[in-house]
Amino acid sequence: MKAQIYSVRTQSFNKISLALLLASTALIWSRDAAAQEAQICSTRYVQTFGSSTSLPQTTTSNAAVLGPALAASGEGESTYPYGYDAGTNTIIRGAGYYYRLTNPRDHQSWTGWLDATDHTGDTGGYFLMYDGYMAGSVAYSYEFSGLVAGSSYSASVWIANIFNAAAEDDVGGYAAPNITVRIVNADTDAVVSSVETGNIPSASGPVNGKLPWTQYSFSFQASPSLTNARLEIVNNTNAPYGADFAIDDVSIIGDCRPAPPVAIPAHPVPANSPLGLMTLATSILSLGGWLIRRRRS
Ligand SMILES: [Ca+2]
Repeated sequence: MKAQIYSVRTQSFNKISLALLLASTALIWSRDAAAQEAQICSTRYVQTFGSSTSLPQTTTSNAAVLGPALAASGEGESTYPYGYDAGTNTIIRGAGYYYRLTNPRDHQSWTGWLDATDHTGDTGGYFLMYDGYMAGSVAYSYEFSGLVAGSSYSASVWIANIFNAAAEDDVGGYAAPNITVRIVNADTDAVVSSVETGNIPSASGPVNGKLPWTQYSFSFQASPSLTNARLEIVNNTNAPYGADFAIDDVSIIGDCRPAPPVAIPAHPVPANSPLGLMTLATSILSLGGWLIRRRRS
């Protein structure tokens, strides 16, 4: 009798232990899978440069039309100084400056620049505008880290020539913008991947009210030696006049494909043993999670 009680207790203990082991295995799998999936999908940077509905709605050519300079962190950086003089509260005009605007025509009432809006489409949506200067100058950069080796990423930016080809004072003496968009290894500065715009032609008017935006995009793959990267938008023109362009909707998106199922061990174990049940449960949970994530992706 005593032996039977011991036996029942032992069996109950074994069942409880097995249930706890299975539960903990499921928790560990769930935690690890969630962490892995979160890590793979962690890179998602989309920069619209914001918007404002309180700006003057007429061409005023004063500093009130300017949005703020790029924030100290989170919005990227520029080697160009911001074209604003806080002392006199005026726009600084000239080659080598950048501006956050909703319309190039707001910068000055010169018809040589298009009267057109941003790419995002927000009311009062901002873009960054550059008075291009010096070949090789980095107009915009954004650094990001934590890339997952083996995962794919796509980089994209919309760029427009802001010149108005129909303007009477567009005498053809202005250089077309010519830009490189590239990803560099932030640890070594080596170029990983890039796309060239070539000479971007000017348009004779807005396109549905917007600047004549063109998307430039490419993909790249992270590796053990590429876990920190930097997106750079580089001006390729030395001309003193022209090379005036705008950028908008910069994005870097990680490939969020689900991880493959956990491999079943090569050496089978008895299915009715605790280890066999754990292995079977882990495999079923892993495969089920993978199928659910595939269905969602
Ligand atoms: Ca925008």
